[in-house]
Amino acid sequence: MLLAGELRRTMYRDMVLTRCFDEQATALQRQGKLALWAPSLGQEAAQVGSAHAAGEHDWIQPSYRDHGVLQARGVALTDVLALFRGSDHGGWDAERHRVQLYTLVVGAQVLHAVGYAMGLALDGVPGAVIVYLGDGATSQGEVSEALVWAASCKAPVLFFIQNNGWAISTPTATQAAVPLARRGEGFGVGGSQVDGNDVSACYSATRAALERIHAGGGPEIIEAVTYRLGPHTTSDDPSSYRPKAEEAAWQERDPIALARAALEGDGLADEGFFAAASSAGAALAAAARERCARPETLALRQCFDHVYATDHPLVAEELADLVGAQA
Ligand SMILES: Cc1ncc(C[n+]2csc(CCOP(=O)(O)OP(=O)(O)O)c2C)c(N)n1
Ligand SMILES: [Mg+2]
Repeated sequence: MLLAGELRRTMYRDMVLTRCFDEQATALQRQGKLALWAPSLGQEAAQVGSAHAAGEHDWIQPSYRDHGVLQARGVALTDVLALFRGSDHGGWDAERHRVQLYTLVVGAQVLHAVGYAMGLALDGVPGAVIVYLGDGATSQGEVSEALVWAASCKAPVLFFIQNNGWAISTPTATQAAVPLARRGEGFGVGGSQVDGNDVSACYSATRAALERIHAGGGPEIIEAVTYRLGPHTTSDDPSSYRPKAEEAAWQERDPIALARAALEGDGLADEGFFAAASSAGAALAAAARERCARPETLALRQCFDHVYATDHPLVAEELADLVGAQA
């Protein structure tokens, strides 16, 4: 599929904005302004390309390092900082952007996504759900359960696996003896592999899968083969478990450099465009610093909000214990 120049330029810009923001957020964590940060470094093409393929009726169920997905979907990236500062349960309006909040419990979001997709179908409303999960998450029991439900109910859901090579220090080879694109076969969920560092390929594969899903074809898997160029989170040091040569080889396939070369090769962007993208990235990084300049806190009792939709005696008891312990 040959993509329009405008779309390719937009996706390139979103990748640059995501990269600048992500690098700034990593630095802010090092300065003690964030409790933790999970970098998206290296995965921008998989995230931005797939999210741009989603239509206005589609819902996104992200994991926790999908900053490029948020950027492509129009969520202000500075809003995600609140979660990583511990000052908010989420950070953005999920309904407005049709982007659910981040889930840090590995794999849990996949069952939520399938349930949501079943709900869309039962309500007879248009749209599908794209759920983002990692290679490691595929080993979680919930993901197998989710595949059963999705296949049995022909739920309109796309499982978008970012195979970034690692689940903290566990390599993908430990998660699966066959490609993750085939993980759904026994469940009746077909899949395909895409070059996760090629933003146009990610867009096209996702768009095609969503068209089939919208037409009632049932769930699918896309495995985007990419690489986590940075640490798992700011609490991790990958030099203790993965070879430098592997990182260097993937650095050669930096998705932003690849997208830039493709735009230049096709005569679709000039120096002015690339300079403007960099300036926009610098402005977003400045906005991130500004956002972290003021202290923001969450009242202790708010930590217990939203555990259940209604009051629950166990939650009330735990809150009372903690407040008592702090007194
Ligand atoms: C249920 C659960 N078990 C363990 C963890 C700790 N943990 C956080 S991320 C992670 C690895 C996930 O790897 P993967 O699914 O490949 O995603 P990636 O971090 O590479 O994007 C683990 C084990 C967790 N958050 N939740
Ligand atoms: Mg991974």
